[in-house]
Amino acid sequence: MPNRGAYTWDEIVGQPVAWEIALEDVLSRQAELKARLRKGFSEAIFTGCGSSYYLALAAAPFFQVVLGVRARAVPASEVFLFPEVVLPAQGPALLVTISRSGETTEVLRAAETFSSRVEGDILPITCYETSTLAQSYSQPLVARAAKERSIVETSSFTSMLLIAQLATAVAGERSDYLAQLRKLPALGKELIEAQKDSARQMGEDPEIERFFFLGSGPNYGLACEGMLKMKETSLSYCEAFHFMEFRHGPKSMIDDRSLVVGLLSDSGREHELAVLEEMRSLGARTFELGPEGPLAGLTKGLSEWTRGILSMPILQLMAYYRALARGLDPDSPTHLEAVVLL
Ligand code: F1P
Repeated sequence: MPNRGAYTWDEIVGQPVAWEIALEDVLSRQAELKARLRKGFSEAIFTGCGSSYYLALAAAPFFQVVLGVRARAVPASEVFLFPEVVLPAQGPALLVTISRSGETTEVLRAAETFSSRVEGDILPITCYETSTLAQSYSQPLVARAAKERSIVETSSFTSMLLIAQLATAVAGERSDYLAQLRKLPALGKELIEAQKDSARQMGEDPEIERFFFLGSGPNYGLACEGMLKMKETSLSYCEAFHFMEFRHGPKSMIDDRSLVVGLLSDSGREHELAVLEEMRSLGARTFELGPEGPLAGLTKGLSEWTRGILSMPILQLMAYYRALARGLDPDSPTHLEAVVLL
């Protein structure tokens, strides 16, 4: 039996390689993606479960900003339980179904519900080309190098998100964003090397008992995923909020054993820094991820819309090290299975 967390470690540190392969795959399908994603959709709905739902929360705003099509993220269960709330009365609409395994019952049901009620297209994003999801709908986007043996999503999350962003940038003919996204694999390798010790320090710090992950706009879905990683892997108290929402009640939980992780945008930077400053005055420690913090040199020249996944390896490593420090095994998270089947 490999040592504790061996699978999770390999997948975290290996994700820039998976990003590289994802890049090549999407770039080889540019004509198809332009034709497929620019069909005059009235709206786009991104859906998934757990980490894949948080991925949807990160991918949908980018799709809307780049393609000008109204896009939102909804948990897969909401699609089939409340179709009259979630699905448009008329199409054509696009449903982007995100699922590492491609077998999660809720995602398959969401796609079936959409198919039966709305004219449009279903675009699967998964890690398994042989999965039910990939086999049931046409031309899936597959993060083929991000298949994971561990239960919690790490490389699969960032690779599928990168694929969603690349496909969007290709369809939108945004060569600026494409050029920035193409830099991420090399930057990711550099970043993991440079930051793994500080991630370990924070993860292992026994003085920290509560984690708060704050993000807005492009970063809210990422903040939610940082929270889920810490929760699933280390069984720690953690919550995620939109940055400015934190003052409206949740900040009452701040104490001197709290760490507030802020994923900084450009558009909201001034307000976001003010929130972090206020939390420090209440006794919390803060950790900034964005143009200034530890990612400073690496995110130079990257838009707030393209640098997001660079924050994830640090947050994943923080959770990984905290789990080990707590005597847990990141490869065997409590109560979890790799796929939720109903
Ligand atoms: C992925 C997922 C994870 C969750 C847990 C169970 O499902 O729900 O998001 O953290 O690991 O599996 P999917 O992406 O395969 O649909």
